Amino acid sequence: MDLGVDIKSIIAEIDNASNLNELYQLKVKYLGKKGIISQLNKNLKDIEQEKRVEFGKKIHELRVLFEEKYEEKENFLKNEGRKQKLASENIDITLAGFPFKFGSLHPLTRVYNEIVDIFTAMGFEVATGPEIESDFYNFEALNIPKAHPARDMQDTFYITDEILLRTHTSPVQIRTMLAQEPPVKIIAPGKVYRCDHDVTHTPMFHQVEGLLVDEKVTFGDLKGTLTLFIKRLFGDDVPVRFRPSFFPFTEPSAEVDMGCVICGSKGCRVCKNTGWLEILGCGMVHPNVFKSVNYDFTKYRGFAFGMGIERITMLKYGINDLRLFFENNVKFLGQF
Ligand code: 2NL
Repeated sequence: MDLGVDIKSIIAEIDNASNLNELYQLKVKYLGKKGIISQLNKNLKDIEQEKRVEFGKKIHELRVLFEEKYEEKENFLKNEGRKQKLASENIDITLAGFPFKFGSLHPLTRVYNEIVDIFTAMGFEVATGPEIESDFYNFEALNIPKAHPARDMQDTFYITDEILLRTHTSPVQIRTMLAQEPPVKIIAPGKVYRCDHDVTHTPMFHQVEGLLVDEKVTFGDLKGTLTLFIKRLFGDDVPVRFRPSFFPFTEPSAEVDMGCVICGSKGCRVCKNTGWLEILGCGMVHPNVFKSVNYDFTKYRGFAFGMGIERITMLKYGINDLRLFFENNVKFLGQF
């Protein structure tokens, strides 16, 4: 009894399938809805009774044989594919990984932190306040009268006649003194604003001011404190000198120089061949300032100082262009 199909040629077809797609086409050809084996099953009903059982058995045997050969070939092709894939994906697990990019602190932030650390180690506390200020806190209380050149529209960003962007952090100290009695021992770091923009000035820059008020505070305390500060920041060997100067809010006033760290005091372009660099201004708090915060100026003395963080950072790191601080070029920022 013959099914009318050549088993050997079916097996050969499966053997010859060179990929999974070709193999799948054979499944469609033999086992699909209109496939050859399915067709044989449909023809069963036309076969005479006695032969039908035997015929059905043979179809079943053919089907089992096909499925067996099919699965065998399918496993082989899948395995072959895997082997090829592994051979082509040649991963060298000993290669170095991609490096992580680390962030870094802005040089101004580093110096800001360093200055704050030095003064807090001496017992100063950090005070902060608003950047939008009133004329009173920024000027009036600091003995800067209405006609003073510092109030000029050219230097100050006015919002209204009375409201402005602070031009220094002194208003923080005024607010602190109005809020508490001496002793006061604070530094006020932060952003300040001046209507000035060229190669050496930016409309926003950073300042640290300091204030110490108590009974019996002397100019000697001021000299000792600031000399120690400069030596902590630039090294014990740096020479320091105090020169008489003028500020409306201090009397007497001084400017502080240190030996030029760029040329080692030999004289260069940065120190204009003087061997000295000015790094801060200071003085004894003016009695008029004490009057405006209702401190008894016969009982209390104070010293105050102020410095620009940009300038100190340029000197500390040998940065020759102020604009680098504000461009945020990561190649520049990553160097610190
Ligand atoms: C400078 C000079 C200075 C002050 C700031 C101050 C604050 C109060 C009272 C008295 Cl509340 N003085 N501040 C004093 C002397 C100098 O800054 O060259 N800054 C960049």
